[in-house]
Amino acid sequence: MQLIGMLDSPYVRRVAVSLNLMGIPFEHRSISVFRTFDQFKAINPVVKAPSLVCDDGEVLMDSTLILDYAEALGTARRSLVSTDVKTRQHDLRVTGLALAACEKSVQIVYEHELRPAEKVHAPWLDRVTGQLHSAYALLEQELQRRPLESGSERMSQAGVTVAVTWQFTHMLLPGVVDVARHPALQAFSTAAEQLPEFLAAPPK
Ligand SMILES: N[C@@H](CCC(=O)N[C@@H](CS)C(=O)NCC(=O)O)C(=O)O
Repeated sequence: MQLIGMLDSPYVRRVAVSLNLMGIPFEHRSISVFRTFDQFKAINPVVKAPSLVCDDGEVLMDSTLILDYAEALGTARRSLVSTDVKTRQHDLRVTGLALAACEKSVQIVYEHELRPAEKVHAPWLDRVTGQLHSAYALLEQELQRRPLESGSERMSQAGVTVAVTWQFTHMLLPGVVDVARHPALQAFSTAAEQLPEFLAAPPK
C-alpha cells in the first residue's frame, strides 16, 4: 500500500509513524496537496493528505480512518490501541485534544500562508489561537496526571498523535505556544522524537 502526502503534514506523519511502530510495510510517496496539486488529484480527486492507496487500489483518506484500517488489517506486529476500555477511553480523550490542537495549528498556518495579508481576519485568528492554547493546557494537565508511555514497544496512538502535533506546532508556529508552560508535553515529545520510528519519518 502507498501512503500519499508530505511528512510536514502532521496527519501524514501521524500515519507514517504509526505504521512504523505497528511494523506494517508501506511505500511513502511525497506528493504535496499544494505544490503538486494535479499529481495528487490524479490519485485522489479530493486532494486530501494523507491518502492511502490500498493494495487493491481503493483509496482511503483521513488519518483516523486510515489508522482504523491499519489496525483492522490484522498484520501489525502490535496494536497502538488498548483493548482495556478505561485505558481506551483515556487514550481517546488525549487523542481528541491532540487532534484539536493539530486542527487549530493548521488553521493558523493556512490563515497566514494561504490568505493575502490584508485579508487575514484577526478575530478568527484570536479565536483559533485561544482554542489551541486551551487544547495544549488540557493536554499538559492530562500528561502530568497520567504520563504517556514513550518507548517504541508501549507507545499508544494517543502518544503518537501528541508527539507529532507538538512537533508540528513548534515547527510551523514558533513562539505561539509557550514551551516552559508545558514541561510534560515537551519532555514526552523530546523522548518520542528520538525513537527510530519517528526518526524514519522526518517532518522536514
Ligand atoms: N482530518 C483530516 C485532516 C487532513 C488535512 O487537513 N490535511 C491537510 C494537509 S495537513 C490537507 O489535505 N490540506 C489540503 C486541503 O484540505 O485542501 C485527517 O485527519 O487526515
